[in-house]
Amino acid sequence: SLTAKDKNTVKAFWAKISPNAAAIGADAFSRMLAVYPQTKTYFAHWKDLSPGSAPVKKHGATVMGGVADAVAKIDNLTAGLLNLSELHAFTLRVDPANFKILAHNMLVVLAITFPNDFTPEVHVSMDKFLSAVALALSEKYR
Ligand code: ZNH
Repeated sequence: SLTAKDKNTVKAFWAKISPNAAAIGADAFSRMLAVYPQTKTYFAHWKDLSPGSAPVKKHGATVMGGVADAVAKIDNLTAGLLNLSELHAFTLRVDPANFKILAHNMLVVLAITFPNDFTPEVHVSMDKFLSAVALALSEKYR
């Protein structure tokens, strides 16, 4: 689980990158759809699923809003993300395996976008944090 040090590392890194959150979300979502095309099935109702398209950008920003919320609720992710978990489990019916896939793509984009700030220490804490977010989003599936 997340240590106090992990939480501080995540908060400090997030403070640095959050001005770019929408662009990071758009890049991570674009990459996920391209590299793991099975994830496209959930967005079949969008007109354009190509990298950087308008709906991909918009949804990338939305998802990063959810991640920002998770940073704010880092001390109790399960309770903090319960509504979002419910939405994904019952309404959207997203296979929770996809939360890990998106987390992986976010890490790749963070590493590319912030090569100097994304140290191994930040990598470990962000990986643990995004795994905890994925687990919290999976809560209502059990
Ligand atoms: Zn999700 C939606 C978040 C992942 C799919 N999302 C959504 C939203 C949010 C989110 C915030 C909005 C809601 C409302 O509107 O209310 N997600 C999120 C997060 C994450 C996610 C935070 C992680 C981290 N998702 C995801 C994945 C997938 C998804 C992975 C698949 C693949 N989502 C989704 C969908 C939707 C959402 C489908 C709906 C969209 C539309 O609307 O179109």
